[in-house]
Amino acid sequence: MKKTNLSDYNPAEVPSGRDYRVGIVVAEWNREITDALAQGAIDTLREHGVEEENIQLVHVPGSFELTTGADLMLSNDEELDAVICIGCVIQGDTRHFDFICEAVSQGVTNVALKHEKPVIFSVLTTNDMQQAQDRAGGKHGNKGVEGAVTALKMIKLKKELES
Ligand code: DLZ
Repeated sequence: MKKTNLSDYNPAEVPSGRDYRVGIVVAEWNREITDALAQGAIDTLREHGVEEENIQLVHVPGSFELTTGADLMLSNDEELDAVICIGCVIQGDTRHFDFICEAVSQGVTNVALKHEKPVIFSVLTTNDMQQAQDRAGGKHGNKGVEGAVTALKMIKLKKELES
């Protein structure tokens, strides 16, 4: 099946998050977009049973800081089951875009492996603001929703493998 909408998923296939604790770290750059992504993630976690008090939200200045934020959250709360990293990096005239995208994608992997917990990459990397809006509640859905669904599935996988 060709996926055209990031939020296209079958709710029946998403595990209940009733006993899960999830961190969300949100970049302040392109805040209009990252706030919409964060809201999509929170709404989706709540829809699938995660209690409000079990969702921990923090902000970092930019996407480059997302992995440090995730690392700090996991180091300071052993009961967190996963962290969703939310950011939006928009291509500019310089190579800054490449360095940030490279650092955050590699960093997310490193933090996940260090803590042996799911750390989810909900970072838009777009050519322009329109592409970001299309993926933050626009015609291509909301990447925050996708991040929440991924977090729930990965937490369940970890718990199954450990039991
Ligand atoms: C500096 C910068 C630039 C140019 N663009 C973005 C962006 O599109 N999205 C984003 O999340 N952050 C950007 N930043 C900020 C960096 O992520 C970081 O916060 C600074 O380089 C300080 O480390």
